[in-house]
Amino acid sequence: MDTREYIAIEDRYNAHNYKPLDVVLTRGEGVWVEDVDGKRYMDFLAAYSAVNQGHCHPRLVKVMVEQAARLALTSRAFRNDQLPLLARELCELSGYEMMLPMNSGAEAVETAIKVARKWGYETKRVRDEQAHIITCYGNFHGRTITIVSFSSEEGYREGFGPFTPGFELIPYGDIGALKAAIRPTTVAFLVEPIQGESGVVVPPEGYLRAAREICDQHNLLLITDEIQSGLGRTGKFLAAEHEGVRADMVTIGKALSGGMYPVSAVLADRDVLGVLQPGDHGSTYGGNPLACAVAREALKILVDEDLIQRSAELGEYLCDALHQIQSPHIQKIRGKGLWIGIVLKPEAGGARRFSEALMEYGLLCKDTHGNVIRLAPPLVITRDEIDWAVERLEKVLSVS
Ligand code: IF1
Repeated sequence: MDTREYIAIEDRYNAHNYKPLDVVLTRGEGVWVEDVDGKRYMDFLAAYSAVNQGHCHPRLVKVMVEQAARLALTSRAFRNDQLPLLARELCELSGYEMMLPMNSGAEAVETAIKVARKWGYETKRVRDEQAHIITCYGNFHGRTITIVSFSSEEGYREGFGPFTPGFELIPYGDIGALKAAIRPTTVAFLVEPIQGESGVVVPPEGYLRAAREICDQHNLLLITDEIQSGLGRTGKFLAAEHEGVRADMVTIGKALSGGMYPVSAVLADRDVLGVLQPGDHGSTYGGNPLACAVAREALKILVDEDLIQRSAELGEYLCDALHQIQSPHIQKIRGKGLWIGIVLKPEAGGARRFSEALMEYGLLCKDTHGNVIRLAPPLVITRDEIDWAVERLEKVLSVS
């Protein structure tokens, strides 16, 4: 079958909850993917930063196949020999005392919200059922009802009410707004160190440090959602490290498995995650041996292949190259490490048409928020491959 035939079947049998580019992929290796017609593309999205280690990394495939043939799922009714090791390795790597394993990013965020509320009632002594959590306009933390309850994107909320109470939105990057929003019942500030879906929005220098201080002054938990920004994407293990900030709770996911399997986690110290008692929270697949074995190897690859430093260095190289492009459409270029948003001028007519044009040249990117082209290649990319990508970006962006 060819591309058209696959699309026709998908249109017939799949819910239309996405409008993907019309490319039907069938194989991936490193930064390269191939479609059913045999055409090769460079993947500059990395499944929204889940494939930091590159497609089908041989070490991940090997570990996954071996573990799948040994033991895949036990449920948490019993223990397994992979979760304790992942927990220790992840805590040693991140500097947190404890972790709680989940599957999707949204589940990790939901977990962090539940833990923050319970910490508020038991430790901060906030009145029951009154916990208040501050978060930001332009956020993206997942698609569950509670999470879209505090989305500022009408399109993510429309038709899905009624919504979960207890959340308040403030402008991203505005530290005065954070101060003003705090109440006696506030238990946490949930924030992305860099907003991904909003178009790789980097907050003002010092914003996260100031937020950390305010949370300390008012006994709030600072929760950073590093599901997209974390695990090397910005040139640090966690993006909050760029400001020397240590959050009270961190959500990670996506590249935690190198794109091989849904694995997410919440990181925190004992005084926070310790509020959970047996039976409080869980999930069928959370912490399963297959997920943990893959996650352990994905973290090892980040370290062994120095992917975090690569992201910092090659991100600078890519950013410099993008700034050389003479384009009537580019308003500004922003980002950190190998995570960049090309912001287009309003008169450029939106980013989607550029994603489609880039696809014709063999480069797969994703537009977001109408006028931003988001660049996030796997961190295993080489300079030559960056040059190959920049050539095509120049071809598409330099013509009016
Ligand atoms: C979709 C966006 C990105 C995330 C952050 C939590 C989650 C995500 C910072 C939830 C997930 C994904 C979800 C995917 C597209 C993609 C996305 F465009 F939706 F917003 F990356 F920017 N926190 N982001 O970025 O993790 O439950 O998906 O594992 O829903 O279309 P998840």
